[in-house]
Amino acid sequence: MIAMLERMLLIRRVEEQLGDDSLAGRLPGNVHLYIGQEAIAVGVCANLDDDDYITSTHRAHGHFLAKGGSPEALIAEVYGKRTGACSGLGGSMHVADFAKGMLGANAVVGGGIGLAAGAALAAQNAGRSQVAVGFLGDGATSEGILSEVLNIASLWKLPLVLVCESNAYSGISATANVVAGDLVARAAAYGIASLAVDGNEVLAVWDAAREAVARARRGKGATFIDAKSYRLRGHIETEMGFLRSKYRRDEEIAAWALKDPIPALERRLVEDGQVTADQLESLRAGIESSVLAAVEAALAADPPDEAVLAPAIIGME
Ligand SMILES: Cc1ncc(C[n+]2csc(CCOP(=O)(O)OP(=O)(O)O)c2C)c(N)n1
Ligand SMILES: [Mg+2]
Repeated sequence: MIAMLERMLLIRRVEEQLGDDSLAGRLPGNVHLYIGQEAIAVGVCANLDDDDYITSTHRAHGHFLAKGGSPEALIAEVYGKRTGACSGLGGSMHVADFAKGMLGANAVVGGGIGLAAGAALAAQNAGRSQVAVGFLGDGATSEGILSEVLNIASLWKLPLVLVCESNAYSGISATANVVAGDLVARAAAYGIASLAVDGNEVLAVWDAAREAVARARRGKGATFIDAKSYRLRGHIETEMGFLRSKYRRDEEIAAWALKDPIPALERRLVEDGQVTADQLESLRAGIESSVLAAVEAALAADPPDEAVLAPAIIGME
């Protein structure tokens, strides 16, 4: 649990940094922050090995770090520097780390889950016991690809776990206005295991994912997990610079801030005597200095190598 807390704190601190950098105009592109949803990526990925696969969304930093990606490589990538995870060519919405089984962020809503199904099929065909996890947003459940993936995952008993992050919004639309019916029932209708979980409770997420991953490894097929949570920051960090009005009530955000998964876990670990306030302080201090050092390194790093850039640009012509 302390390792999970550490990862959640790391994700939070990296993203607070990237949020500040975004608002200050220091980044070459936009960032979609995962703040408030950290317990989902961390609780799920704590059950995975390096050779298990994940696919991600446009909100990818948390998935990347939870799967063991390096914060230095992530920060440099978002800064567009050649020391980044993808040599500075991808940026926030395309971070990947194949060595850690992180097959990539994805700017196409719903795109990642098709890739996850493919990775699960590849593992199954090769007779390996790897599992693929496809993270998706609740808004992505309106994409047709979900139906295709649920169908084929059920028919072929793919070693796949779909983790839907129900954060109550699809972009700036309330999910209730754009997604019909109950998602757990929808997945169950395809004949796969399906359940809802409190996505702000890391232990609950961990437990649900543990069972789903074990089921997949035993060849018993796919699971759909609907993890209920809330994004505490904007759809993109700079949204209030161009939106004409607010689309969420302050009271709603404040109520969910009280359910922030990180302080809840910290309180629990202190109360249980698993960690002292001093230990928490030094954990935070260590993360603070490593993130600041990573930012310094990213600022000092060069932009992408032109020799790498040229074929990438030619390839697009
Ligand atoms: C295929 C496709 N349609 C629309 C968009 C524009 N878009 C980007 S993010 C987003 C909302 C996605 O909502 P959700 O899946 O719930 O993810 P969240 O932003 O809440 O994490 C939309 C519609 C896109 N990137 N790709
Ligand atoms: Mg959403």
